[in-house]
Amino acid sequence: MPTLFDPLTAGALQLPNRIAMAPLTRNRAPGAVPTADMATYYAQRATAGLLITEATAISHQGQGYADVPGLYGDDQIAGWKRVTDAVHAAGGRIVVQMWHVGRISHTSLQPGGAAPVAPSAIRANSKTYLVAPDGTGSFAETSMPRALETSELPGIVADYRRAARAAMDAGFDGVELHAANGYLIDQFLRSGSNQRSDDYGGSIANRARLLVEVMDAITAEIGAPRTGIRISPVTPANDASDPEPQPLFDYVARQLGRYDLSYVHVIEGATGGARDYQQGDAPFDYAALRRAYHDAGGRGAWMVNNGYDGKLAAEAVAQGRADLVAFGKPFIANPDLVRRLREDAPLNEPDKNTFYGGGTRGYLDYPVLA
Ligand code: 8OZ
Repeated sequence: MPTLFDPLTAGALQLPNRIAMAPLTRNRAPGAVPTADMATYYAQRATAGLLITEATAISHQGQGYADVPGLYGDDQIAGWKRVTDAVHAAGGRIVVQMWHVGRISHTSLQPGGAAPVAPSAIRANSKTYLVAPDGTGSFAETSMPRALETSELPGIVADYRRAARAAMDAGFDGVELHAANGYLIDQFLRSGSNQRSDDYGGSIANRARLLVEVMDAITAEIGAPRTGIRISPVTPANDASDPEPQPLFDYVARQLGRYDLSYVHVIEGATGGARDYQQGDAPFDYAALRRAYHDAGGRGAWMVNNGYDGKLAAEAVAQGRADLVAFGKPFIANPDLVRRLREDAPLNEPDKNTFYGGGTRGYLDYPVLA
């Protein structure tokens, strides 16, 4: 029976164990440029089988929060190079999570103070995080978005493709497409945010078209074995909703099965909340989702996430329900999480007050085992 501590091949990635660090927004990149502290933070966690960076904007338009990093400017790419160098020097592997927030943004964060963009002009009942000129952070209602013209979509696909190339220039081992948690790709997928009447709205195939075009572009640019994707079939995060998630995401899984991906990363339930969260009439069948992927030829690693502890993770891997388990909050507070799980050592508790923004406290100062 496989354990969390066995190596795994995930496409082009050779992982020494099956414990991944989930993407975690930390809002410590002023001006969207990764800092030296970020290099230290990720390098401290390099014993993870795989590090997935915090969500990283592929374009200025893709920005939705204060002080989150980007992957579109030369200074940002140089900042990330410092991070990947530090992780590799510490013996780790790191992929970047590529992000366009769509409607989860605020005019003050958009180019020229413009409205954020979305599949349809429907405001999300959700908040974003802003930082005032005096440095204090606060949560603010997202702005009313405008619907993207069909003619604008090739430009967004091109932004993803350019960001995938930038990821390679920055020394990443691969990328993860953020198609979860109610951001742009997920806004197109789900009917609650997509009321388009062009080829990108209506049927499931139409709503999934942008995702497929973006995956085609990224995999053409850097190769599918360096490409992963994160989905969250039932999460209500950022006002994401769809009454029929099963056929929608089974279709997505079949499409993903056509690529020779590194991995598919699935948030089970409500992100950061109930694992049995339901949208629609029936509990979501994650085993059926995985079968749909495999039946379509998918061979990438199956990564699961959301509220796992060591015991649940060990069971998932032993039973073959998952190949890899991503841990979020436990990795914030435990840079040596892999060792602690292996030795069944107690875990440090994360401090919620220092999750988003701030300095090194609650970022670089969590203790490791002696
Ligand atoms: C928490 C705060 C801000 C953004 C996600 C990128 O939910 C995020 C995020 C999480 O995927």
